Amino acid sequence: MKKFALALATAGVMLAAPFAHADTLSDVKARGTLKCGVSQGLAGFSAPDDKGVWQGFDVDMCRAVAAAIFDDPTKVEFVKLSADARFPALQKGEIDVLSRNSTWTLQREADLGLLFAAISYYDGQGFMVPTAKKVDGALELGGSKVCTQSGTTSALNVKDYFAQNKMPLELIELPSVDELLKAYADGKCDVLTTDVSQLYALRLKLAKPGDYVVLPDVISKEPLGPVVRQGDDKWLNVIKWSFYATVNAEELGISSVTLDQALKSEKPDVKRFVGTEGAYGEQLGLTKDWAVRIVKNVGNYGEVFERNVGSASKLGIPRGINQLWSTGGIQYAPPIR
Ligand SMILES: N[C@@H](CCC(=O)N[C@@H](CS)C(=O)NCC(=O)O)C(=O)O
Repeated sequence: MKKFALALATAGVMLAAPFAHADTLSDVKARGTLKCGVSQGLAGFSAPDDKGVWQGFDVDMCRAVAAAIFDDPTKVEFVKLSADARFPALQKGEIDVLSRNSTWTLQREADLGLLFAAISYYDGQGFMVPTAKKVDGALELGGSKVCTQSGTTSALNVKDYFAQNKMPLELIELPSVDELLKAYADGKCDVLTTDVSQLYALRLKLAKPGDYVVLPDVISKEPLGPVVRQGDDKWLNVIKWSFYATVNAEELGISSVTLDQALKSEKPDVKRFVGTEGAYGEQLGLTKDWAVRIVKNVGNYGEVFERNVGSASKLGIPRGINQLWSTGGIQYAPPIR
């Protein structure tokens, strides 16, 4: 009996072990850097600049987390991952967080044992075609050779869309963005499909971007956001609230430019944000000024968007539904209180 109880207790400890020991925040603090999984090079989202420094919207989401933890946005090790490699890398613990234009789906949470922390970018799938093809809409694409990247929702959606509209499809799936672009530039396919934001980024990489057009049709919902492993709620909260701090900052009118004024503000919600009231940072396992660190080092959501993919960038993507809920979009952050 005693032996049986001991065996049960040991089994219990063994079962609970992976979860009990999952404390990514402590691991990251001890290591002194955040390991962030990003795409292999997608202008505006995650790509090294000419000095080899990673830049982009997804990159900044990781820099915001490093700013909150270390007050230093450079304390990030970027790990570039293909679509096929990204979830296994997270599952195996090779990265602490995945910030790689990844779509939130049920299967990726329930089957892969992961959790999406938030929706940082509301996207949808579209098509790019050579202007010379004189195509006006997606319903004219029946019988086309379509290129996309393997291991993506893009490959699944395009099959659904063509089947549903009874259009024949020849789908060519490439394992990397370079192979995808090469196949497209070499004319192995007439159509390239992925999330619309990525079409804008990929078009810039083609020899003559003006020779290609992104069609107006959007065939799916692609809510993109940062992903973590299940079983570490504390870490999930750090990622989630670091992102929501950028959105709350914009809602409160706090930017990297107005931060000094915010620090002196008597408004209760601004005081909670900057940490002159309450202990919200400490509750996350961070410091009182965690959100100030994010805005100071990275900016608010609007600044991050415009700088990397919006009007101040080469991509020039309109803010669209990624505007705040208060200005006609659907970006909405739960309150800090
Ligand atoms: N959002 C979709 C698509 C993500 C995706 O990987 N898209 C390709 C389209 S080009 C990409 O970003 N490739 C960049 C890379 O592999 O580095 C998903 O989560 O499955």
